[in-house]
Amino acid sequence: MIVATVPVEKWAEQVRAGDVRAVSRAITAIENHVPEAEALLRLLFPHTGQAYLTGVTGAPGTGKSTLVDRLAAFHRKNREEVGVIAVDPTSPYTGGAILGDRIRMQRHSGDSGTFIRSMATRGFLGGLARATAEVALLLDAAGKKHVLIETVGVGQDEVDIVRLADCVMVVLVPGLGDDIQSMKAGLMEIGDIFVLNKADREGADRLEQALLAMLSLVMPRDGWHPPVVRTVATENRGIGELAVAVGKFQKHFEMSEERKRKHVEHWKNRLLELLESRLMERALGGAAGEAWLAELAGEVANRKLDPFTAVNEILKRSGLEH
Ligand SMILES: Nc1nc2c(ncn2[C@@H]2O[C@H](COP(=O)(O)OP(=O)(O)OP(=O)(O)O)[C@@H](O)[C@H]2O)c(=O)[nH]1
Ligand SMILES: [Mg+2]
Repeated sequence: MIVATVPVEKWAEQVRAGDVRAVSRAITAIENHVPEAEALLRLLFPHTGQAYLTGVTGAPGTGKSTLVDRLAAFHRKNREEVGVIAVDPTSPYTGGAILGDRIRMQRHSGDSGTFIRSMATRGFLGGLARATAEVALLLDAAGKKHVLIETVGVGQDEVDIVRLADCVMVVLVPGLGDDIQSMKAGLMEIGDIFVLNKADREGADRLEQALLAMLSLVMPRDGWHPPVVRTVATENRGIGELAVAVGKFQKHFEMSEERKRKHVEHWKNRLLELLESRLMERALGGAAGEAWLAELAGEVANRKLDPFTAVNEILKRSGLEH
């Protein structure tokens, strides 16, 4: 696959200028884990750290995409640039597809200030969380002030993705079994803001009360009590309030030690991941390595070789151990 049609320095410049095609090509490169992506991100990294990352998570169909769409429009009204990363949405962003069918704009077509990209959850080299984190960096470098990451809050992958965000919105709706206890405990823990969407529906009051009761039991983190914001995303109701809540959260944690700790923790994990993949590459490198690994695994399975000797052999052959 050819991803780079221009030198990487030029490509980085184009990304920084917000060139949609350059950004799109870069995302493809990141997804496919091609070496150019790394060279590009290395050049772009000093220009990141400006974007505010908001994770939007919740059960399927709770209205995450609609909310993200409305929030994006809200920021655009303030002339702030928005990047959207939709991780495996079961209901994709519809509307005029631009630049290939995986980049879709909904009500933002023709608006170069909003960039929306869907990423499939499966088949990622090096993990979805890695790819999402790198795409977020890219959008940051491209000058997107707000990066909204939509993900269905289910698996470990999603939890890892959400951990990347500066602020996490958990979206709930009435009628999905109002018993909050049945909700994923994990979701309650990661929520900085709870969005009670579809507030036009029967049972909104009950859900809000149950949610507030539950939240009153949760210890505030650094003095932050997660608020509950009611929205009707389809009617654009409560979106301003939601943006205000995010702003408050951002202000609250701007200077906090917890935020710094979170960033250090994040980069520590990323460095470990990078190191792991580098070491794996060095140890096994390429298709021959894979074949050799399979061969050794066969021998271990047949009890011809013990796993410890097998690993030592790999290390020795790769020069990582003498
Ligand atoms: N009544 C009502 N319907 C809503 C509201 N928000 C979204 N919907 C509808 O709920 C359905 C699902 O909305 P999406 O925005 O696709 O939900 P999602 O959480 O992104 O869904 P997945 O990505 O599939 O998990 C759509 O038919 C929306 O029109 C709301 O506030 N009230
Ligand atoms: Mg969606």
